[in-house]
Amino acid sequence: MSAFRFFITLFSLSLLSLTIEPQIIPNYIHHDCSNTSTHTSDSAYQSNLNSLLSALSALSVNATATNGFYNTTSGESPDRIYGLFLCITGFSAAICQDCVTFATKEVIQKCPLANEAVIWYDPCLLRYSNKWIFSTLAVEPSFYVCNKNSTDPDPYRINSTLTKAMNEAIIEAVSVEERFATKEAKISESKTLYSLVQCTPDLSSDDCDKGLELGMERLRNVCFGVIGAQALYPSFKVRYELYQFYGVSAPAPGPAPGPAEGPAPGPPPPGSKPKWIPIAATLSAVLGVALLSSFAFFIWRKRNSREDNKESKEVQLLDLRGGNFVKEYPNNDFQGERVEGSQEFPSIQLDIINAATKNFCNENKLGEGGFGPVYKGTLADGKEIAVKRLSRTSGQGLLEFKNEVMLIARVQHRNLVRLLGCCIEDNETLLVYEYMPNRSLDVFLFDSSMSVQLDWQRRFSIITGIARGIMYLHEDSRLRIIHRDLKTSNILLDGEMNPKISDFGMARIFNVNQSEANTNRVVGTYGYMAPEYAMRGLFSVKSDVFSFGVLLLEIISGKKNNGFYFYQRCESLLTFAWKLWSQGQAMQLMDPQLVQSCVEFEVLKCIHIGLLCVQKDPVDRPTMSSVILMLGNENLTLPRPTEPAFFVGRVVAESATPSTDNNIFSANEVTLSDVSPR
Ligand code: ACK
Repeated sequence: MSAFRFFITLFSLSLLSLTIEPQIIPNYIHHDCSNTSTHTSDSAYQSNLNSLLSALSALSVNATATNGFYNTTSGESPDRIYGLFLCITGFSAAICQDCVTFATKEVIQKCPLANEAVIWYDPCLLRYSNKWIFSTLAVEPSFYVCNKNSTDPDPYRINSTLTKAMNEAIIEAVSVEERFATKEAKISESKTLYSLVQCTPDLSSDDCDKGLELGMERLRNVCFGVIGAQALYPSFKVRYELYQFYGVSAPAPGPAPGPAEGPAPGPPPPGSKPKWIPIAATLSAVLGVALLSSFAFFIWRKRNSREDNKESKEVQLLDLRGGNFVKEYPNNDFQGERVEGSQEFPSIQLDIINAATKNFCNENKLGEGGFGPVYKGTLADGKEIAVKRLSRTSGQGLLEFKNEVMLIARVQHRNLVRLLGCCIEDNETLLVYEYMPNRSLDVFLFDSSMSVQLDWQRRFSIITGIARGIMYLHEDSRLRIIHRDLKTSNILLDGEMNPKISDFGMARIFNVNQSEANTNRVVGTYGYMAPEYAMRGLFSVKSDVFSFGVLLLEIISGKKNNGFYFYQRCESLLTFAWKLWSQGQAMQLMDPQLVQSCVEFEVLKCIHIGLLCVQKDPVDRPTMSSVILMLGNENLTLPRPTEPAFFVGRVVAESATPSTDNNIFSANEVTLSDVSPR
């Protein structure tokens, strides 16, 4: 947009605002309309909707008497419509009333002819549906707001204060009729954290608890390290800020609370409704807006040019075949070191790789990876490398190759395999990694002659290392990365048997404020896949947590989840582990090789954590930072898991006797095709 057009628009808007009757407009946050509309503007449903909205608007006058909440219906089946509003406690009765009235008008504009809708403002939410919505926990649609100006250099410290404050608030909210609570907690001398939780008062205490816990958990993931955030749901809300955003008096919205006390770095808290607004105030507001907007415009321009720069770097990375990718390093400069903190890493000449791998001779082949064979190589200076060679017939491979380069070039951690460079020359597409002499965990774990080398101490340290690597991907790197293919064959072991996560071909980068994504192409390995991912294509940090849980149970038991002997009519390693754990016999899951070296309480704790990670509902799975905390802490009381998810085919054990490997494999094969992605 040109500067001229921008100012003309601004000027027109300013003039327009002078012609509109000045009024207090509630701060709009978001709305969601169902896209399955079956009615028309002259239908009975629409007329019922109009009556419902008028009724809700009228009822908002008395909202104080009903904890800021009201629900009602309009019309008869099949055109009956259910509606409700909830005012956020702490806002004055007048503001609540204004908000609801405004919402009833705006929802019609924003969601014309929608069967269902929800609209959120700071002081209230309004919702209607053609289905029963009362006294029912609704977790969809949801909306998250992370106040990115409010981050903290030490997110873990904030996280623990936040968790404590929110937990206290939730406990209080579910125990009172209003289903509302606020909590304040000191973060430092000058900083206080203000938190608020609220459910619609028609929810049971259990449902309210479930919802608020879920909201809190999701906010922690979506807005990690951010101190100002809110999660909005149709029947509850969770919010925390570094300023007092709720009214001073709680819980019931009383008559016009005064301004918030204490320092308020954010927007001012809600106060009472002014009875008049002079024209002069409107004029000065318009002028103020004009000035602010000009300022915002210049900031926007500046930021945009920065974004453009960033984007062009990304394009360069993706355009590998274009030849304009990464800095070329002369042969003798290649030290196998990436430039720290940079997105550039060496491009290695093909003749060096040819020499190192003896022209990719068969003896040097380590195995077949996701997108082609992997070869061992030795550079002229004796340094060992592993070279992934993109299979020439693999169309998908190029995509995965690009993905891997883009991702792994940006992350660095002792538990992630290190990419040393790449080569795109003469029809060859190659990735060069540090060589892992002990190859993959898979090789050790499931071979009884090799697994003796993995005593308990070693296994525990491998578990912790993998957990740290995943936590880094999810929470600590500059990006939020979902690996999507965590399994024992993607865990490589270095000379000291330290684990390194490899194979980023399937990984995805999430935005900081993104919690889950959907794909039509489910990739990954059955047996490690979370049910919501395998069946609905939904992936998130929690689908990686699920795979980690499977890995954990495999490391302890030395048994494969998808090749499992169905002992005791159990469908998988997961259900077998659950059965033993719930019968108080969890130690029986342990690989017999570990009898000499095991530390019983550590084994039990790991099984417990493994079971938590493979819970059916992603919300019930811990985050990787919680896993790390649980692994390293002896005195924590862990939540009780429920029966884990099992979706890799409903294999029915024909007899109580263990099947042979072959039988199991074919049984799994048949059922796997039943859970093909959408
Ligand atoms: O289990 P493996 O011996 O270890 O067989 C697989 C094979 O290549 C296909 O992925 C091995 N591999 C992959 N990357 C490396 C590496 N950086 N160092 C050593 N071996 C590797 C893996």
